[in-house]
Amino acid sequence: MHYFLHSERELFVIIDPFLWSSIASGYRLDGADRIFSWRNGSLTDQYNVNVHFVTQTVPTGAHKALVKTQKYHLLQKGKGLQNEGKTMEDVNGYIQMIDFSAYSLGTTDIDEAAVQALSENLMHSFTTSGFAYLKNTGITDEQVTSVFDVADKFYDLPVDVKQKYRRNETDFHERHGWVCMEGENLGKLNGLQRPPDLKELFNIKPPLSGGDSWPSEVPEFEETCMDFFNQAHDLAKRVLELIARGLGTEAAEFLDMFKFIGKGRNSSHLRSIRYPPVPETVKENQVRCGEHTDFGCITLLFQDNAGLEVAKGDGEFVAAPPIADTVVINIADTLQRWSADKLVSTKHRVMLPYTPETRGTTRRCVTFFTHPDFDAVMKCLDGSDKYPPIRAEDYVASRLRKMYL
Ligand SMILES: O=C(O)CCC(=O)C(=O)O
Ligand SMILES: [Fe+2]
Repeated sequence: MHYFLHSERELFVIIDPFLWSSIASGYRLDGADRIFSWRNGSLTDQYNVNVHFVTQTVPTGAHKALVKTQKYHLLQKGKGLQNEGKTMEDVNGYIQMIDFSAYSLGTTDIDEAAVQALSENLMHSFTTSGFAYLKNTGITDEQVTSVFDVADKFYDLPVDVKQKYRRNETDFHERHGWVCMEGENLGKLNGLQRPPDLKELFNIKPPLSGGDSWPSEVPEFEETCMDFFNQAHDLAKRVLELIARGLGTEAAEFLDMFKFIGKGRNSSHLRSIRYPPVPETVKENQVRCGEHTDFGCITLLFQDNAGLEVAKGDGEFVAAPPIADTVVINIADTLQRWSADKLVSTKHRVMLPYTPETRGTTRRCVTFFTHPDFDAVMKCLDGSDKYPPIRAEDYVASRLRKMYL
C-alpha cells in the first residue's frame, strides 16, 4: 500500500487488488472533501475516484494499519512534488524515479548538458532520501530474471549439497558463498533485538579465493552471475562518476579508489537473496530483513516482489515497490561518512508480508554492494575534518565485526 501526495488536494493511492476489494467493502465512499487518485494493482491502471474514507467503520487489524498510514500522509498536505516536469518523477512521496538514459550502459554519444542534469538529479535524491529508482540504465528485467532463475535452482538443492558452498564466516575477507535461512541478522547491526532474518542468500565475490567455489550442480550459475556482476559493476561506476561530479570531486581520482572491484582487495559483491513464503510459526519480532543501513558506498537493488521499505526522517517507513525495468539505488554508510554527511545512508527493511495472501509469496532480490578498495584512505571529500581519515578495509572490518561476532 503506497500513498503519495500529488498536489495540495490530491493523493495518489497505489493499491493491490486484494486491498482494493477490502477497502471497497470496508469503507464508505461518500465523495469527497478530498480527491484521491487510485491506481489499482499496477502503475499503469489508473482510476480517478472521488472518495472520502470513513475511518470509523474499519473492521480489521490490516485495515487499521492502512488508515494510520493514510492519516499520516494527509498530514504531509501542502508539500507537493519537487522537480516536477524534469527527468525525475515521484514514486511514493519520498523516492524519485530518475531517467538514466543520458548515461545508460553502452552510451558513447554523451550529451554534456543531459549528463550534468542527471548528476544534479542524483544529488537531489542522494542528499534527501538517500534512495532513487533509475530507469533506462541498460540493464533489463530479462537479465535480472536470469539471475533469479539460476539462484532458484541453487536454493532448491538439498541443504547438505548447499552446505558445500557455505560462506566462510570466520574471515570477513571471505564473503563469497551461501548463507542459510536465519544465517544473518541485519537488524542487529542497528542494535535491534530481532531474531535472525527469514531469508537465504548467496554472495558472489570474485576473484574466488581459499575454499570458495561455484555450485557445479547448476552449471550456468557462474556465467550468469558473473555477466550480471559485470553489468552491475559498470552501472555502479557510472553512478559513482556522476556522484563525484555532483560533489565537485575529480572523477578520475575518485574512481581510482574502486579499481579492484572484482579483482581482489575490495569488498564489493553481488548478492542474491530469496525470502520464501512465511513459515507457519515465526519467532517474536522476526522479519525478512531487519532495519539496517548498508555499509558500502552505493547499493544497486533489483527486486521481483513487494516488501522493501525505506525509513523517512520521522521514523515512518514508506514502501519501495518493484517497478519494471528499474533499479533501486541507495547511498550506504561509507559514502555518507566520506561525503561528510552530505549524502545520506538511509535505513531500510523487509517486514513479513502484511496480508494472509501475500505471506504465501516469495520475494527475490539481487543487490550489488559497491565498496572502495581496501587500501583507499577515505578523507572527507569536502576537505573538512568532520571524520578522521580511515582505510576502507578498517572501516568495513569494524562494521562486519558487529554483525557476525
Ligand atoms: O530485499 C531487500 O530489498 C533488502 C535487501 C537489503 O537491504 C540488503 O541485503 O542490504
Ligand atoms: Fe540493505
